[in-house]
Amino acid sequence: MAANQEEQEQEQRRRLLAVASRFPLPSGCRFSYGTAGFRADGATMAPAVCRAGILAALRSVKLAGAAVGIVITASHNPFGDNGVKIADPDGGMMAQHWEPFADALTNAPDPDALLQLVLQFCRDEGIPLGSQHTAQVLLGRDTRPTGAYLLDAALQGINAIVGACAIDMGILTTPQLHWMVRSKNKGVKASESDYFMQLIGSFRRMLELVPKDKIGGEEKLIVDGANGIGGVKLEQIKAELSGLDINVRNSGKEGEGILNHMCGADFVQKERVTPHGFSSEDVGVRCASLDGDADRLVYFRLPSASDNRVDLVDGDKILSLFALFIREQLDIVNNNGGQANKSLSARLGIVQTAYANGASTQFLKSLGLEVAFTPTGVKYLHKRALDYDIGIYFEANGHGTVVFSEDLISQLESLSNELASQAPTGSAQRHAVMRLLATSQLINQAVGDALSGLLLVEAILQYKGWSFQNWCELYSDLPSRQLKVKVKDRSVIVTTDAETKVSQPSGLQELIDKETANYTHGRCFVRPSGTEDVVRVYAEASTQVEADSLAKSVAHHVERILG
Ligand code: NG1
Ligand code: ZN
Repeated sequence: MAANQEEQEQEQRRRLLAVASRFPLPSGCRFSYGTAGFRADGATMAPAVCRAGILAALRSVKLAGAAVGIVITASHNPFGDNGVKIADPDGGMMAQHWEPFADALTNAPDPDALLQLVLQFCRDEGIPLGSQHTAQVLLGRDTRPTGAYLLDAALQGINAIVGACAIDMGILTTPQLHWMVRSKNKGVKASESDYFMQLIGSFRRMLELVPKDKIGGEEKLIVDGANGIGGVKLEQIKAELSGLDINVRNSGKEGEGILNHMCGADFVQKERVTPHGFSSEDVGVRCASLDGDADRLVYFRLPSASDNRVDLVDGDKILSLFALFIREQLDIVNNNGGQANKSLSARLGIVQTAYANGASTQFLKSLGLEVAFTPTGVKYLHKRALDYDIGIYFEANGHGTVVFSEDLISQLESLSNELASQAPTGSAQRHAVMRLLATSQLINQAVGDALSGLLLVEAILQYKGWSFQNWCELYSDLPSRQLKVKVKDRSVIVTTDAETKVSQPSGLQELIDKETANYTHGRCFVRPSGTEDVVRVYAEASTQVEADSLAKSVAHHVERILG
């Protein structure tokens, strides 16, 4: 072994031991890389975040120095919590087969155990640790009070890997950081102003393609920013969004309120009431709500001044609007009143989880669309959506996006060029092609993005000349109820069939089936949460009273069997 290489390997060991002793794991502390990375009380997170820094740098070394991302946020959770998750070079979630190592690394009890784990893992994965290599990690964080302190822990973790370079991208929404990682690895411009320019430019193109007879709809929109980073960013770009009059509430400014407290997409979707900062003066106005890190989006409207209950448009209905629009554009391209001489072969697919309202699935299937199901968690949905030329996925809670295959984008680009020479015959077709291309630019294809999703919703409503009411009426949600059950050990529950059936403990599924059979349109499933220490129970039925009662009786069975 060359002397230089040996020195570097020694330096590598020294750095890992040093950083691990600076961030000891408190005894009794256990972290698990769940549905959304590591999450806990922000004050206890430094050891986990430092180790996530090591992990991200190793991931970049493994992938020949491609940029990897780290986001420090606890999303819709209370402001005292914090969390960390890793973005892979394509901007998606870290590959699942690294999660067991993420857990082992984070729970390594002492510096020597950590060093041995890293060395063994690098041998197994063929990671050239300590020799000539590069690694780059982009970091972003949200507005939480523990953010700066945890960012420092992450930087120390990254710098513990020889040759790794950390780039602090600042205070960002989660999807901005994912977008930057993806863009950087594609070799295109990846700064925050590039992100804003892409959103503003493609939104403008979408509005330019609105048929003249549709112009002049409901332009006013109130956005609940959850007192998080999404509100701050929206304030920065709203002046440039012509054709839309946005008023931001819970914008994160001093004195407006607390992050995610009585506001935000999670609050509105679960409680179905207006967030803090809204009043009877807002009756009838179209409103949207982001979560604390702006990767979830829901819409709502206050129908009456007599109470604060809202009409909710959740992720399922946002998905339905996107599916309807994209399907319509594909039909125009391929039919165009029978005159089409060029056609596109595009497989359009929808991906949902068991939490999707049954009425939405029925609606999508009635459009003749293919609907696939995956377990809960964006990592599963996103991966499945990539199987299609255009894959649309959403969770009911408002997290989702649209992904386009590279092949389809090149087909669209060449079709657009060909049709340009055939105007006016090809113009309807060409406009549809241009709308699809603008959609692929407007939507953040790395991950669910409340800001880009909101602009796509607004562009589609204007294109269709639809009011909020038209959108609500796409279908009526089946009444549903979600409950949480505290049990001794939630991992005792094992599920199959995209979490719709319980395989263990034995006998529980039979009890769920028996209860469900008592209700018309009854549907019920239970699963252990990936982010909270609870078992979740979900029930749907034809009335709210029945959905409540089904959820309650199944929750009793879970409590009785698991204690
Ligand atoms: P868990 O706690 O695994 O149910 C929740 C959400 C997920 C996802 C993650 C990540 C529900 C029922 N579950 O996961 O959809 O968003 O948090 O934040 O909403
Ligand atoms: Zn979030």
